Amino acid sequence: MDLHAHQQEIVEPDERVHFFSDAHLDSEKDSRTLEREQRVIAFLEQLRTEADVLVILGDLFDFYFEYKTVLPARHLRVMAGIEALARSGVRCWYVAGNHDFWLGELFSRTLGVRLVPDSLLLIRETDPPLRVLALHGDGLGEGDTGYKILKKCLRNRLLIRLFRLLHPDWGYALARFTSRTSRKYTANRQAARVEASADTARKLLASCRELDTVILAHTHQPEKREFEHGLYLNSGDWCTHFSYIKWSAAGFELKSFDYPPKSKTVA
Ligand SMILES: [Mn+2]
Repeated sequence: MDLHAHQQEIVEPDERVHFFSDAHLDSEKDSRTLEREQRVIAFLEQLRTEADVLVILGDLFDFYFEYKTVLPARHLRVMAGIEALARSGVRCWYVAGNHDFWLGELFSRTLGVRLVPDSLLLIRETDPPLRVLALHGDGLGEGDTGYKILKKCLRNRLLIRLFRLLHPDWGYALARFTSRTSRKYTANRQAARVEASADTARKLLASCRELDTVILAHTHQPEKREFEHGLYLNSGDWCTHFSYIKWSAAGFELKSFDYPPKSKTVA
């Protein structure tokens, strides 16, 4: 694996980096969605003083489709939270997940977030430097051919261009349908998925010895595992765990965010 092929973020030795993912906002039409949204917003507010870098590791939104001039009103408050965080000086990255890979230029420009379609390499400038590869982690490993084909289709440029011709109300109705199909497709193999992700991380660490740590998301299971050739973490989710990863000079901590704000270490 060529590490230079990834987009990079240089982290100063004493800087604090936070990772979270998989809130799947708007996946339910009840008060739980509102409550989860409130928590995300409270978390983003807390990060203004507690983070130097934020990496959203995909699937913050259950679906997102970008038009050239239209941002989705239903995500206004969370988007405003991200924008305020970025404006306060925190470097914000958004690594696309399998539910929100249609994020684009308008979102990025308006919110001040840098988008990464696949994976982000973070390099902490200590001596020796520490290298962390962060990716959402869908469609990795062997098997899952059906999903890999679906993923290719959903990321197809022509399809995206055709989709953009639809009125946003229709587009969102369709996107909602796709998101539901995609979830149905992946819902029934949780335990196998957790192990497959850990295995993917282990192989990545073994095949690329310059890497110290691999961070994945997507399984919704917060994890911290030490392998022979490095550390694997999973950022978990904001559906049930409200988990996040803090990477500082002290190392990696897997935490959960209580609402109202109060953090505790879970591993
Ligand atoms: Mn996912």
